[in-house]
Amino acid sequence: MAMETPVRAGAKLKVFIPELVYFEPDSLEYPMGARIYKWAQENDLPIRMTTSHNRITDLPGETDLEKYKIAKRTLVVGVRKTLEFDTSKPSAEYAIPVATGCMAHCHYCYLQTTLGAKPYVRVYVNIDDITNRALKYIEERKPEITRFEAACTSDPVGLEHITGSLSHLIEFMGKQEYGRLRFVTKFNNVEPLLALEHNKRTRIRFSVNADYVIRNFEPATSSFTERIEAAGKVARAGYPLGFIIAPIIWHEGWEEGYAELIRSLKREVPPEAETELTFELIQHRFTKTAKRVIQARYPKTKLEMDEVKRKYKWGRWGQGKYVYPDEQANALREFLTEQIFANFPKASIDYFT
Ligand code: 0TT
Ligand code: SF4
Repeated sequence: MAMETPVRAGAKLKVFIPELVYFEPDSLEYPMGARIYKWAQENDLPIRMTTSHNRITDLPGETDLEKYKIAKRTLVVGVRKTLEFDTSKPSAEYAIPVATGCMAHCHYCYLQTTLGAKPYVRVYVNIDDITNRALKYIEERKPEITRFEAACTSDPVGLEHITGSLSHLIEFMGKQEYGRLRFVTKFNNVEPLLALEHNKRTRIRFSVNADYVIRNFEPATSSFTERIEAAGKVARAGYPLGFIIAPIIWHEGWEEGYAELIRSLKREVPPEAETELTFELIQHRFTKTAKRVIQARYPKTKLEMDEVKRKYKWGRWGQGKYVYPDEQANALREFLTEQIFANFPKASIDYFT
C-alpha cells in the first residue's frame, strides 16, 4: 500500500487504480454502478459490499496514518442522497456533486479537514438525479446564467476513466442555454473529454504553480509538463480554458518562480486559447485544525503554517483562517497580475482570494 506508487503505468497514460472497492448495494441498480463493478472485476480488484460509507469498519491499516493512506486508495461507489447543492463562491453559483475525496496527496488540501478521518474516494452513480436537480437550479435563475463547479470536493478528471461522470455532465451542459460547467484539475487524463459536444459551455481549468510548490507539496498528481500538455489538448478541442494558481505560496525566490510559471504558460498555451483565457488566484490559507492534521499526516512537510506570520480572517461560520498579511497578499496579487497581463493581454483574472 505504498503512497509512492500512486498510479499504475498503462501503455501511455497513467491512471488511478484503487486497491480496494466498496459498493453500496443500491449503486448496482444504476448503469454506472454496474459498469464500475464489471471494471473492478476485470481489474481483479478486491470488492466489498457496505450498506453505507459511514459503516465501513473493516478498512485495513493499524494506525490513523495508515488508515488515511489506504482510504485515499479506496473507492466507494454509492448513490448521492442529498440533492441540495452547496454554493461555491467565488468560482460558481453551485457545487455539483459527482465525487468526494481524491487520491492525490497535496499537503495543503482542504479536503483533509473537510472529509474527516477516512477520506475515501467516493463516486455517485445516480448522475441523472444530479443533472435533473441542476436543471431545476438553472430554471430558477434563468435568464441569468448558472455556473456549476464540479471540483469542489474532488478532482473529477482523475476519476473519469472509472466513472465517465464528467463526460455526462459536459454533454448535458452542452444542451443548456443558461447553464455552465467548470472544473479544475491537476491530472492530465483528458483524452475521454476531447471529442464531446461541449458547445463551449464547459470551462476546463488546470491548477498550476511555481515549480517549488509543485515539487514540494503536490505528490501523486500529474507533473506541470503533463498538465500543460493536457491544457493544450482541451484548448485545441475548443473548450474555454483557464488556470487556477493555487495555493499561491510566499517562498524564497517566489517572484522568479511565479514569473517563470507565467512564461512557461505563454510558451505552451495555443494562441487561439488566449482570448478566452481566465485566471483565478488563491493565496494559501490554513485553519488551526488543518495545521494539526497536516502536521500529523505529512510530518516532514516544508509547508509554512506559522500563525505569527499570518493575518487571521474571521470565518462567517465556524473557524477562521490564516492568510498572508495585507502587505504580502498585495505584493503577490500585484506581481501576478502584472505578469499575467504582460503575457496575456486578452485574458481576464476572475478573482484573487
Ligand atoms: O483553500 C481552498 C480555498 O479555495 C477554499 O476557500 C475554496 C477556494 N476555491 C476552491 C476557490 O476559490 N475556487 C475554486 O475554484 C475551488 C477549487 C472550488 C471551491 C470550493 C469554490 O470555488 N468555492 C467553495 O466554496 N469551495 C468550497 O470550499 C468547497 C469546500 O466545501 C470548501 C472548503 O473551504
Ligand atoms: Fe486535494 Fe486537489 Fe490535491 Fe486532490 S489534487 S489532494 S483535491 S488539492
